[in-house]
Amino acid sequence: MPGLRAPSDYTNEPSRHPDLVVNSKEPFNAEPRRLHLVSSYVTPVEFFYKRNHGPIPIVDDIDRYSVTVTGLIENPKDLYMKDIWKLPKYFVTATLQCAGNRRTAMSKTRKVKGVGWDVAAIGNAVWGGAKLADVLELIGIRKNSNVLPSGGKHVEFISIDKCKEENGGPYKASIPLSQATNPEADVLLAYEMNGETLNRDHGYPLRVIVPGVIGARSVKWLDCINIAAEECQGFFVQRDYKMFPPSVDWDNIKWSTRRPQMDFPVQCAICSLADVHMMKPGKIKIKGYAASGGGRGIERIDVSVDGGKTWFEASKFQKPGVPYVSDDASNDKWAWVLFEAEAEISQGTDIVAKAVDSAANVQPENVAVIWNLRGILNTSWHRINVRIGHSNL
Ligand SMILES: Nc1nc2c(c(=O)[nH]1)N[C@H]1C(S)=C(S)[C@@H](COP(=O)(O)O)O[C@H]1N2
Ligand SMILES: [Mo]
Repeated sequence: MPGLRAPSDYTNEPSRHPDLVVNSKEPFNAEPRRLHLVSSYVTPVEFFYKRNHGPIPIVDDIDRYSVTVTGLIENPKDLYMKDIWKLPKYFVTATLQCAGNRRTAMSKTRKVKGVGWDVAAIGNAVWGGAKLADVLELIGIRKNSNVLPSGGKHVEFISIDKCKEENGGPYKASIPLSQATNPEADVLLAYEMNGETLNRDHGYPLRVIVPGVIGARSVKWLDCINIAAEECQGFFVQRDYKMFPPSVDWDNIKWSTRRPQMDFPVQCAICSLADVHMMKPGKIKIKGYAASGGGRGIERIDVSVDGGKTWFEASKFQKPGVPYVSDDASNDKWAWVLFEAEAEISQGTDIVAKAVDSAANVQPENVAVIWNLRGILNTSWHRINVRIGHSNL
């Protein structure tokens, strides 16, 4: 690929903020500290989690960089950045969440395979770029198409990074054509993050953003868009990022029996407290985030300071100071909601939070009932053990 190149080792990695918690160095996987995560509605780029499967690609010459659109279309085309920049520019505030968020907690019930994450493999950014629906129109695909006369039904995104799981091949994923060509789905080819040029860690020069869907489908360092009859056959779609029941383990897994995970389920986590929180008796501030998939809003965040026996509702907001009402037209529909509550604590207890989305989906109480061998989608109630003693903050 002219202009963009994928190193095969880790000698050319970008610099990163020293305060990130590094879960794996090569490939680089890191998340911010809990408190940093909820100190702003829009996550600063340097504190946005970084999830990679190989070394970070390098742009040598942005003028020569192009995305090849090919597959089941009449006229394959190379699109250069100048072609993408010419299209109407949209800003979409969207939360990206890795399906492996909160995996470390799931692995405590029973061993799982994958990079460990605390609760911060999630972030909310303002992505700037062209709508994929507009890009596809450039090559003759109409808006809101479900299937093309050629049989094209899926849009595959192929990167250039060298991933171990693909035997050195690139990361790839696909979404249905109907979602890709629906302007309301807000799927972007993004070249900006929070008003700045996208940086290398997050996909420079161009990445896909699929709002409301697990992060794994938002392919970074886009090289090729392939219109296909079938969904992507790559490792990360067919043999990873699928949700299996607790009865399936490595000796009896049949990958083809499950569909690739797309929408993420309703989630919330407390970020102002460590899992074991030491304090003196008195007031405690409970702050965190809640998010759901598919553009569903957050109806409620229930908080308990007696281990889940009784509950009260936390206050929630997107824009600071503006109360949030689920599914209101003025909301950022693809973005998380931050929440806050206060309580008086006099003795050791468990503080628990659970969110309810606009479809009344609720987080499951226990992690054991959603345990799966890859440790994805841990959305169980987030539980903090509070002990009375000297503060550890
Ligand atoms: N090319 C490429 N795209 C990728 C990945 C990757 O390793 N390579 N990781 C995916 C996963 S699993 C997630 S959760 C998000 C993370 O995006 P971020 O690093 O910008 O937070 O990117 C996705 N896109
Ligand atoms: Mo991910």
